[in-house]
Amino acid sequence: MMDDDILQLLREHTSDFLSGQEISRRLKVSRTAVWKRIERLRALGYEIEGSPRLGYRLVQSPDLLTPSEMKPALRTNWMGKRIHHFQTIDSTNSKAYQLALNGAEGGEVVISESQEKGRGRLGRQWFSPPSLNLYLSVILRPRIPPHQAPLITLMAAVATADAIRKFSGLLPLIKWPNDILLRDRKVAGLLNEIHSEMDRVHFVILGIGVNLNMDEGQFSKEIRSIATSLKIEMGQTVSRKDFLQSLLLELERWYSIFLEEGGAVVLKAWRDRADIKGRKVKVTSFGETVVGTAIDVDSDGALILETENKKQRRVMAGDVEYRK
Ligand code: BTX
Repeated sequence: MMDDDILQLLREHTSDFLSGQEISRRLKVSRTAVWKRIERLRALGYEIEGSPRLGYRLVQSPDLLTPSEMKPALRTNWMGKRIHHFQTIDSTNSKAYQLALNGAEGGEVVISESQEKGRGRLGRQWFSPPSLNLYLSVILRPRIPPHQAPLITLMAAVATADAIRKFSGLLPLIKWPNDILLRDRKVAGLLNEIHSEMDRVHFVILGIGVNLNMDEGQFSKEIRSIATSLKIEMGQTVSRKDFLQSLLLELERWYSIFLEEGGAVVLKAWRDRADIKGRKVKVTSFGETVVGTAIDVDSDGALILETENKKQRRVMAGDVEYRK
């Protein structure tokens, strides 16, 4: 807490110095304690000018996604008001799931600067190096029956695509089931997990990974040709803090659209951003490959295909490859 308090004081006085004595008086701690905290903040990347005569002045803050950095930037009403932030963790989704089991509220979020076991779908991995990207899990507690939960997944993809579009001015495409592409390369992926019983959802975890400041050479060799980042696409380093605040705002907006206006609006928005109708696709699902033309996505999030022998197929999970 004390880090936050010192930062708050320094932020209020960026144009002048604040003496160590004044900080120690206001926070009711010794001057040595203040000095130690200032050193800690510097180690975290805060640029704090120090003068033996004048005291301290905050020159620049690092692009950290800590509660202390995020709180002044957030423009949401309720989402992200409580942030659980980690330097590293196995997976933000696993942590959020645990927190939700222990009673965490809807809107609480888990963020980590890196993940040791970032998870993709179907047991795959999500490449999660430190301090470059966004690894976010949001806890939601919608009062809906389990069969509507896939709509929340579609909603999250729409919100992520919109956040990317508004932030970058570029036009992302949603690829079934839940990838967000720029120039045909994956810039973001979503892994949503649900905890429910027969007739009600207890909670949903929206797991969202967005590649923000990764350069091409920083991707592992396996994914270099299929992945991209906002930095690569925009040609400039992006503020992770600003992006996170845009994303939380879009998630809050789309979630309330879903609750107030219903799934049909979400489904339409998803279709508009996926542009999947009529595309020739090859789908791999549980080891089986189906080739055909995409017709639609239904409210269960399933992909509807027309196969080459004119039969309709419904695919619940798998991977899509677009064909010419
Ligand atoms: P997915 O199974 O569709 O994508 C995983 C595949 O994507 C990998 O097999 C690899 O080919 C490729 N890939 C891996 N890492 C990256 C990356 N950083 N950028 C682009 N492509 C990559 C998509 O699963 C769902 C990912 C969700 C990740 C978030 S991060 C926060 C939350 N916590 C957690 O453990 N997972 C989610």
